[in-house]
Amino acid sequence: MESTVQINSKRLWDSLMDMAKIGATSKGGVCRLALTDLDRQGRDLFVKWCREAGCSVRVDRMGNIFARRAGSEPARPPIATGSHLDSQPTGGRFDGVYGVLAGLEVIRALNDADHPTQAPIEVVVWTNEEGSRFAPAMVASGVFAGVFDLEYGLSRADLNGTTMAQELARIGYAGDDPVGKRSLGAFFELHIEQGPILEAERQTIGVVTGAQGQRWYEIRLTGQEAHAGPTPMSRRRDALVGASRIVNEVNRIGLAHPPYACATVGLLNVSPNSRNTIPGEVFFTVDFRHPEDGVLAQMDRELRAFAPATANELGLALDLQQIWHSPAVAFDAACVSSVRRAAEQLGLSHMNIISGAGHDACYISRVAPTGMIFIPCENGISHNEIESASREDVAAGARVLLAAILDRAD
Ligand code: HGY
Ligand code: MN
Ligand code: MN
Repeated sequence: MESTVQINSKRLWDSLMDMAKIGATSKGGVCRLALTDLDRQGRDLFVKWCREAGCSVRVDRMGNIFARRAGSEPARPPIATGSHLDSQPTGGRFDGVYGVLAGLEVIRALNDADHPTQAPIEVVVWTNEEGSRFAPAMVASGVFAGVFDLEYGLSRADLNGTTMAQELARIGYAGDDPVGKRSLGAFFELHIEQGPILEAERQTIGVVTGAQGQRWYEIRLTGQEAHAGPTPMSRRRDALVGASRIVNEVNRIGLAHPPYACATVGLLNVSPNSRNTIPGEVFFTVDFRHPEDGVLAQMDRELRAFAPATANELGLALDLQQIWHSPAVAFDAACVSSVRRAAEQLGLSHMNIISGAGHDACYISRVAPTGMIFIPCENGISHNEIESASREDVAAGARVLLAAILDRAD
Protein backbone atom coordinates (compact mmCIF):
# COMPACT_ATOMS: atom_id res chain seq x y z
CA MET A 1 0.00 0.00 0.00
CA GLU A 2 1.83 3.11 -1.22
CA SER A 3 1.05 6.16 0.87
CA THR A 4 2.65 9.57 1.25
CA VAL A 5 1.92 9.33 4.96
CA GLN A 6 4.75 7.48 6.67
CA ILE A 7 5.14 6.45 10.32
CA ASN A 8 8.45 7.69 11.68
CA SER A 9 9.48 4.65 13.72
CA LYS A 10 12.46 6.38 15.38
CA ARG A 11 10.29 9.29 16.54
CA LEU A 12 7.71 6.85 17.94
CA TRP A 13 10.33 4.77 19.71
CA ASP A 14 12.04 7.86 21.14
CA SER A 15 8.70 9.18 22.42
CA LEU A 16 8.03 5.85 24.13
CA MET A 17 11.45 5.90 25.77
CA ASP A 18 11.05 9.55 26.84
CA MET A 19 7.67 8.78 28.40
CA ALA A 20 9.18 5.72 30.11
CA LYS A 21 11.55 8.03 32.01
CA ILE A 22 8.53 9.25 33.99
CA GLY A 23 8.11 6.79 36.85
CA ALA A 24 11.04 4.71 35.63
CA THR A 25 11.84 1.79 37.97
CA SER A 26 15.23 0.22 38.66
CA LYS A 27 14.36 -2.92 36.66
CA GLY A 28 13.52 -1.00 33.50
CA GLY A 29 9.78 -0.67 33.94
CA VAL A 30 7.49 2.12 35.07
CA CYS A 31 5.29 2.89 38.05
CA ARG A 32 2.77 5.61 37.19
CA LEU A 33 -0.26 4.73 39.30
CA ALA A 34 -3.46 6.47 38.24
CA LEU A 35 -3.73 10.14 39.25
CA THR A 36 -0.43 10.24 41.12
CA ASP A 37 2.04 13.06 40.45
CA LEU A 38 3.85 10.74 38.04
CA ASP A 39 0.62 10.15 36.11
CA ARG A 40 0.23 13.92 35.97
CA GLN A 41 3.75 14.31 34.63
CA GLY A 42 3.02 11.76 31.91
CA ARG A 43 -0.23 13.50 31.05
CA ASP A 44 1.47 16.90 30.92
CA LEU A 45 4.16 15.57 28.57
CA PHE A 46 1.53 14.02 26.28
CA VAL A 47 -0.50 17.26 26.21
CA LYS A 48 2.65 19.26 25.44
CA TRP A 49 3.49 16.97 22.50
CA CYS A 50 -0.08 17.14 21.21
CA ARG A 51 -0.12 20.93 21.29
CA GLU A 52 3.23 20.96 19.47
CA ALA A 53 1.52 18.79 16.85
CA GLY A 54 -1.19 21.42 16.44
CA CYS A 55 -3.91 19.55 18.30
CA SER A 56 -6.60 21.16 20.39
CA VAL A 57 -6.82 19.43 23.77
CA ARG A 58 -9.89 18.97 25.94
CA VAL A 59 -10.34 17.16 29.27
CA ASP A 60 -13.61 15.78 30.62
CA ARG A 61 -14.76 15.44 34.22
CA MET A 62 -13.21 11.97 34.58
CA GLY A 63 -9.86 13.35 33.41
CA ASN A 64 -10.08 11.68 30.00
CA ILE A 65 -7.89 13.69 27.60
CA PHE A 66 -8.96 14.24 23.95
CA ALA A 67 -6.29 15.63 21.58
CA ARG A 68 -7.97 16.59 18.29
CA ARG A 69 -6.54 17.11 14.80
CA ALA A 70 -9.09 19.04 12.76
CA GLY A 71 -10.67 17.45 9.70
CA SER A 72 -11.96 19.09 6.53
CA GLU A 73 -15.46 18.13 7.67
CA PRO A 74 -15.39 19.29 11.30
CA ALA A 75 -18.99 18.27 11.91
CA ARG A 76 -18.18 14.59 11.24
CA PRO A 77 -17.72 12.43 14.35
CA PRO A 78 -13.98 12.01 14.96
CA ILE A 79 -12.10 8.81 14.25
CA ALA A 80 -10.51 8.16 17.62
CA THR A 81 -7.63 6.11 18.92
CA GLY A 82 -5.75 5.95 22.19
CA SER A 83 -5.37 3.94 25.38
CA HIS A 84 -4.05 4.73 28.86
CA LEU A 85 -0.97 6.25 30.55
CA ASP A 86 -1.53 4.86 34.04
CA SER A 87 0.44 1.72 34.87
CA GLN A 88 0.64 -1.19 37.25
CA PRO A 89 2.94 -0.76 40.29
CA THR A 90 5.56 -2.87 38.51
CA GLY A 91 4.42 -2.05 35.00
CA GLY A 92 6.15 -1.98 31.65
CA ARG A 93 7.09 0.69 29.11
CA PHE A 94 4.45 -0.33 26.55
CA ASP A 95 1.17 -1.32 28.27
CA GLY A 96 -1.28 1.46 27.40
CA VAL A 97 1.28 4.10 26.57
CA TYR A 98 2.07 2.41 23.23
CA GLY A 99 -1.50 2.95 22.05
CA VAL A 100 -1.45 6.57 23.17
CA LEU A 101 1.88 7.49 21.56
CA ALA A 102 1.22 5.52 18.37
CA GLY A 103 -1.93 7.61 18.05
CA LEU A 104 0.17 10.74 18.44
CA GLU A 105 2.61 9.38 15.83
CA VAL A 106 -0.31 8.98 13.40
CA ILE A 107 -1.07 12.68 13.84
CA ARG A 108 2.59 13.62 13.48
CA ALA A 109 2.86 11.53 10.30
CA LEU A 110 -0.29 13.13 8.85
CA ASN A 111 1.20 16.54 9.63
CA ASP A 112 4.52 15.65 8.00
CA ALA A 113 2.67 14.70 4.81
CA ASP A 114 0.33 17.66 5.14
CA HIS A 115 -2.43 15.11 4.64
CA PRO A 116 -5.90 16.40 5.46
CA THR A 117 -8.53 13.94 6.61
CA GLN A 118 -12.24 14.52 6.18
CA ALA A 119 -13.11 13.41 9.70
CA PRO A 120 -11.24 14.88 12.65
CA ILE A 121 -8.79 12.53 14.37
CA GLU A 122 -8.68 12.31 18.16
CA VAL A 123 -6.11 10.65 20.40
CA VAL A 124 -7.56 9.75 23.80
CA VAL A 125 -5.99 9.07 27.19
CA TRP A 126 -8.51 7.21 29.34
CA THR A 127 -8.14 7.71 33.08
CA ASN A 128 -7.42 4.75 35.39
CA GLU A 129 -7.58 1.92 32.88
CA GLU A 130 -5.55 -0.40 35.12
CA GLY A 131 -7.87 -0.54 38.12
CA SER A 132 -4.78 -1.07 40.28
CA ARG A 133 -4.98 1.99 42.55
CA PHE A 134 -8.71 2.62 42.04
CA ALA A 135 -10.99 -0.36 41.32
CA PRO A 136 -12.58 -1.28 38.98
CA ALA A 137 -10.47 -1.13 35.84
CA MET A 138 -11.48 0.93 32.80
CA VAL A 139 -13.67 3.04 35.03
CA ALA A 140 -13.33 6.32 33.07
CA SER A 141 -14.00 4.78 29.66
CA GLY A 142 -16.86 3.00 31.46
CA VAL A 143 -18.36 6.35 32.50
CA PHE A 144 -17.84 7.64 28.93
CA ALA A 145 -19.74 4.58 27.63
CA GLY A 146 -22.53 5.00 30.17
CA VAL A 147 -21.69 1.79 32.03
CA PHE A 148 -21.08 3.72 35.25
CA ASP A 149 -22.55 7.07 36.26
CA LEU A 150 -20.24 10.00 36.88
CA GLU A 151 -20.72 10.02 40.65
CA TYR A 152 -19.75 6.35 40.83
CA GLY A 153 -16.61 7.03 38.84
CA LEU A 154 -15.55 10.09 40.79
CA SER A 155 -16.18 8.37 44.13
CA ARG A 156 -13.86 5.38 43.48
CA ALA A 157 -11.39 5.37 46.37
CA ASP A 158 -7.96 3.84 46.81
CA LEU A 159 -7.09 1.70 49.84
CA ASN A 160 -6.32 4.89 51.80
CA GLY A 161 -9.82 6.27 51.09
CA THR A 162 -8.61 8.95 48.65
CA THR A 163 -11.15 9.38 45.85
CA MET A 164 -10.61 9.88 42.12
CA ALA A 165 -12.43 13.23 42.40
CA GLN A 166 -9.91 14.44 44.99
CA GLU A 167 -6.93 13.28 42.94
CA LEU A 168 -8.24 14.65 39.65
CA ALA A 169 -8.58 18.06 41.29
CA ARG A 170 -5.19 17.78 42.98
CA ILE A 171 -3.29 17.02 39.75
CA GLY A 172 -5.25 19.53 37.68
CA TYR A 173 -7.15 17.10 35.42
CA ALA A 174 -10.68 17.56 36.71
CA GLY A 175 -11.88 18.78 33.31
CA ASP A 176 -15.08 20.68 32.61
CA ASP A 177 -16.34 18.65 29.67
CA PRO A 178 -19.23 16.25 30.26
CA VAL A 179 -18.19 12.61 30.06
CA GLY A 180 -19.42 10.76 26.98
CA LYS A 181 -22.74 11.49 25.28
CA ARG A 182 -20.74 12.41 22.15
CA SER A 183 -20.38 10.26 19.07
CA LEU A 184 -17.15 8.81 17.76
CA GLY A 185 -16.99 7.69 14.13
CA ALA A 186 -14.83 4.75 15.23
CA PHE A 187 -12.32 3.89 17.93
CA PHE A 188 -9.16 1.84 17.35
CA GLU A 189 -6.90 0.80 20.23
CA LEU A 190 -3.37 -0.43 19.54
CA HIS A 191 -1.84 -2.48 22.35
CA ILE A 192 0.75 -5.14 23.07
CA GLU A 193 -0.91 -8.55 23.37
CA GLN A 194 0.30 -9.06 26.95
CA GLY A 195 0.26 -12.82 26.35
CA PRO A 196 2.34 -15.42 24.43
CA ILE A 197 0.17 -16.27 21.38
CA LEU A 198 1.41 -13.90 18.63
CA GLU A 199 5.04 -14.56 19.49
CA ALA A 200 4.48 -18.33 19.59
CA GLU A 201 2.61 -18.24 16.25
CA ARG A 202 5.23 -15.85 14.78
CA GLN A 203 2.54 -13.35 13.77
CA THR A 204 3.26 -9.61 13.76
CA ILE A 205 -0.31 -8.34 14.02
CA GLY A 206 -3.21 -9.52 16.16
CA VAL A 207 -6.57 -8.79 14.53
CA VAL A 208 -8.51 -8.58 17.76
CA THR A 209 -12.04 -9.92 17.33
CA GLY A 210 -13.11 -9.51 20.95
CA ALA A 211 -12.14 -9.65 24.62
CA GLN A 212 -12.92 -12.08 27.41
CA GLY A 213 -15.31 -11.34 30.23
CA GLN A 214 -14.11 -10.50 33.74
CA ARG A 215 -15.49 -10.73 37.26
CA TRP A 216 -13.66 -9.00 40.15
CA TYR A 217 -14.37 -9.70 43.83
CA GLU A 218 -13.30 -8.30 47.19
CA ILE A 219 -13.30 -10.77 50.08
CA ARG A 220 -12.88 -9.94 53.77
CA LEU A 221 -12.49 -12.77 56.31
CA THR A 222 -12.71 -11.91 60.00
CA GLY A 223 -11.61 -14.25 62.79
CA GLN A 224 -9.94 -13.33 66.05
CA GLU A 225 -6.50 -11.96 66.76
CA ALA A 226 -4.85 -13.97 69.55
CA HIS A 227 -1.40 -14.83 70.86
CA ALA A 228 0.49 -17.29 68.63
CA GLY A 229 1.95 -19.03 71.70
CA PRO A 230 -0.68 -19.82 74.37
CA THR A 231 -3.66 -20.21 72.00
CA PRO A 232 -4.36 -23.91 71.33
CA MET A 233 -4.90 -24.81 67.65
CA SER A 234 -8.44 -25.97 68.50
CA ARG A 235 -9.41 -22.54 69.81
CA ARG A 236 -8.21 -20.44 66.90
CA ARG A 237 -10.20 -18.42 64.36
CA ASP A 238 -7.37 -17.81 61.96
CA ALA A 239 -8.44 -15.59 59.04
CA LEU A 240 -5.30 -16.38 57.06
CA VAL A 241 -5.97 -20.14 57.14
CA GLY A 242 -9.41 -19.43 55.67
CA ALA A 243 -7.99 -17.08 53.06
CA SER A 244 -5.32 -19.57 52.02
CA ARG A 245 -7.96 -22.27 51.45
CA ILE A 246 -10.02 -19.88 49.30
CA VAL A 247 -6.91 -18.78 47.38
CA ASN A 248 -6.24 -22.44 46.62
CA GLU A 249 -9.88 -22.93 45.54
CA VAL A 250 -9.67 -19.90 43.23
CA ASN A 251 -6.71 -21.55 41.53
CA ARG A 252 -8.59 -24.88 41.31
CA ILE A 253 -11.56 -23.14 39.68
CA GLY A 254 -9.24 -21.62 37.08
CA LEU A 255 -7.70 -24.99 36.33
CA ALA A 256 -11.13 -26.66 36.22
CA HIS A 257 -12.23 -24.78 33.07
CA PRO A 258 -9.41 -25.19 30.54
CA PRO A 259 -8.10 -23.91 28.21
CA TYR A 260 -9.24 -20.30 28.59
CA ALA A 261 -10.28 -19.75 32.21
CA CYS A 262 -8.03 -17.49 34.28
CA ALA A 263 -8.23 -17.07 38.06
CA THR A 264 -5.97 -14.83 40.13
CA VAL A 265 -5.62 -13.54 43.69
CA GLY A 266 -3.32 -10.56 43.22
CA LEU A 267 -3.89 -8.45 46.30
CA LEU A 268 -3.92 -9.79 49.89
CA ASN A 269 -3.60 -7.82 53.13
CA VAL A 270 -3.21 -9.59 56.49
CA SER A 271 -4.07 -7.81 59.74
CA PRO A 272 -2.29 -7.19 62.03
CA ASN A 273 0.47 -8.86 59.96
CA SER A 274 2.60 -9.64 62.99
CA ARG A 275 4.61 -12.82 63.17
CA ASN A 276 3.37 -13.81 66.67
CA THR A 277 -0.29 -12.77 66.43
CA ILE A 278 -2.91 -15.01 64.86
CA PRO A 279 -4.34 -13.04 61.88
CA GLY A 280 -7.72 -11.60 62.82
CA GLU A 281 -8.58 -10.27 59.39
CA VAL A 282 -7.59 -10.86 55.78
CA PHE A 283 -8.70 -8.72 52.81
CA PHE A 284 -8.04 -10.08 49.32
CA THR A 285 -9.20 -9.80 45.71
CA VAL A 286 -10.22 -12.35 43.07
CA ASP A 287 -9.96 -11.82 39.30
CA PHE A 288 -11.84 -14.36 37.11
CA ARG A 289 -11.74 -14.27 33.29
CA HIS A 290 -13.22 -16.30 30.44
CA PRO A 291 -14.32 -15.61 26.84
CA GLU A 292 -17.77 -17.13 27.56
CA ASP A 293 -20.03 -15.44 30.09
CA GLY A 294 -21.67 -18.80 30.88
CA VAL A 295 -18.42 -20.33 32.09
CA LEU A 296 -17.62 -17.15 34.01
CA ALA A 297 -21.00 -17.54 35.77
CA GLN A 298 -20.13 -21.15 36.63
CA MET A 299 -16.81 -20.03 38.14
CA ASP A 300 -18.78 -17.49 40.17
CA ARG A 301 -21.10 -20.21 41.48
CA GLU A 302 -18.17 -22.41 42.51
CA LEU A 303 -16.54 -19.59 44.46
CA ARG A 304 -19.81 -18.67 46.18
CA ALA A 305 -20.34 -22.31 47.20
CA PHE A 306 -16.85 -22.80 48.62
CA ALA A 307 -16.17 -19.58 50.51
CA PRO A 308 -19.10 -19.65 52.99
CA ALA A 309 -18.54 -23.34 53.80
CA THR A 310 -14.89 -22.68 54.56
CA ALA A 311 -15.68 -19.62 56.67
CA ASN A 312 -18.25 -21.59 58.71
CA GLU A 313 -15.89 -24.49 59.24
CA LEU A 314 -13.23 -22.14 60.63
CA GLY A 315 -15.56 -19.87 62.59
CA LEU A 316 -14.83 -16.86 60.40
CA ALA A 317 -17.09 -14.05 59.26
CA LEU A 318 -17.15 -13.75 55.46
CA ASP A 319 -17.87 -10.65 53.38
CA LEU A 320 -17.71 -11.56 49.68
CA GLN A 321 -18.61 -8.84 47.20
CA GLN A 322 -18.48 -8.95 43.40
CA ILE A 323 -17.31 -5.39 42.68
CA TRP A 324 -17.15 -5.58 38.89
CA HIS A 325 -18.49 -7.64 35.99
CA SER A 326 -17.35 -6.81 32.48
CA PRO A 327 -19.05 -9.21 30.02
CA ALA A 328 -17.22 -10.72 27.05
CA VAL A 329 -16.99 -8.33 24.10
CA ALA A 330 -17.15 -8.81 20.29
CA PHE A 331 -15.64 -5.89 18.33
CA ASP A 332 -17.28 -4.23 15.32
CA ALA A 333 -16.98 -6.39 12.21
CA ALA A 334 -16.19 -3.43 9.92
CA CYS A 335 -13.44 -2.21 12.25
CA VAL A 336 -12.02 -5.72 12.52
CA SER A 337 -12.00 -5.87 8.71
CA SER A 338 -10.22 -2.49 8.49
CA VAL A 339 -7.48 -3.86 10.72
CA ARG A 340 -7.20 -7.11 8.78
CA ARG A 341 -7.15 -5.29 5.41
CA ALA A 342 -4.45 -2.93 6.67
CA ALA A 343 -2.26 -5.84 7.79
CA GLU A 344 -2.77 -7.56 4.42
CA GLN A 345 -1.99 -4.43 2.39
CA LEU A 346 1.13 -3.84 4.46
CA GLY A 347 2.21 -7.43 3.91
CA LEU A 348 2.30 -8.18 7.65
CA SER A 349 1.67 -11.62 9.09
CA HIS A 350 -1.53 -11.56 11.14
CA MET A 351 -4.07 -13.73 12.92
CA ASN A 352 -7.39 -13.34 14.71
CA ILE A 353 -7.09 -13.21 18.47
CA ILE A 354 -9.31 -12.66 21.50
CA SER A 355 -7.91 -10.30 24.12
CA GLY A 356 -7.14 -11.90 27.48
CA ALA A 357 -6.74 -8.46 29.01
CA GLY A 358 -9.43 -5.88 29.43
CA HIS A 359 -9.03 -2.60 27.56
CA ASP A 360 -10.85 0.72 27.30
CA ALA A 361 -11.90 -0.43 23.84
CA CYS A 362 -14.11 -3.02 25.55
CA TYR A 363 -16.33 -0.30 26.96
CA ILE A 364 -16.03 2.10 24.03
CA SER A 365 -17.33 -0.71 21.80
CA ARG A 366 -20.72 -0.11 23.43
CA VAL A 367 -20.97 3.44 22.04
CA ALA A 368 -18.84 3.43 18.87
CA PRO A 369 -17.65 1.00 16.18
CA THR A 370 -14.48 -0.31 17.79
CA GLY A 371 -11.51 -2.44 16.85
CA MET A 372 -8.16 -3.38 18.40
CA ILE A 373 -4.73 -4.14 17.02
CA PHE A 374 -2.14 -6.23 18.88
CA ILE A 375 1.59 -6.67 18.44
CA PRO A 376 3.63 -9.33 20.24
CA CYS A 377 5.43 -8.65 23.49
CA GLU A 378 8.61 -10.49 24.44
CA ASN A 379 7.92 -13.91 25.99
CA GLY A 380 4.30 -12.80 26.37
CA ILE A 381 5.21 -11.01 29.60
CA SER A 382 3.34 -7.87 30.73
CA HIS A 383 2.37 -6.25 34.04
CA ASN A 384 6.07 -6.75 34.72
CA GLU A 385 9.01 -4.35 34.53
CA ILE A 386 10.74 -6.54 31.92
CA GLU A 387 7.80 -6.04 29.48
CA SER A 388 9.26 -5.44 26.05
CA ALA A 389 8.41 -5.22 22.34
CA SER A 390 10.61 -4.94 19.27
CA ARG A 391 11.17 -1.68 17.37
CA GLU A 392 9.98 -3.43 14.21
CA ASP A 393 6.72 -4.63 15.74
CA VAL A 394 6.12 -1.25 17.40
CA ALA A 395 6.46 0.42 14.00
CA ALA A 396 4.37 -2.23 12.23
CA GLY A 397 1.50 -1.82 14.68
CA ALA A 398 1.54 1.93 14.18
CA ARG A 399 1.41 1.47 10.39
CA VAL A 400 -1.66 -0.73 10.74
CA LEU A 401 -3.23 1.83 13.05
CA LEU A 402 -2.58 4.62 10.52
CA ALA A 403 -4.10 2.60 7.68
CA ALA A 404 -7.14 1.58 9.74
CA ILE A 405 -7.76 5.18 10.78
CA LEU A 406 -7.42 6.49 7.21
CA ASP A 407 -9.73 3.74 6.06
CA ARG A 408 -12.42 5.34 8.22
CA ALA A 409 -11.43 9.00 8.25
CA ASP A 410 -11.40 9.56 4.49
O1 HGY B 1 -6.66 -6.15 33.97
C1 HGY B 1 -6.61 -5.91 32.75
O2 HGY B 1 -6.99 -6.73 31.96
C2 HGY B 1 -6.08 -4.60 32.24
O3 HGY B 1 -4.70 -4.69 32.11
N1 HGY B 1 -6.42 -3.52 33.11
MN1 MN C 1 -3.35 -1.82 29.04
MN1 MN D 1 -2.47 -3.26 32.04
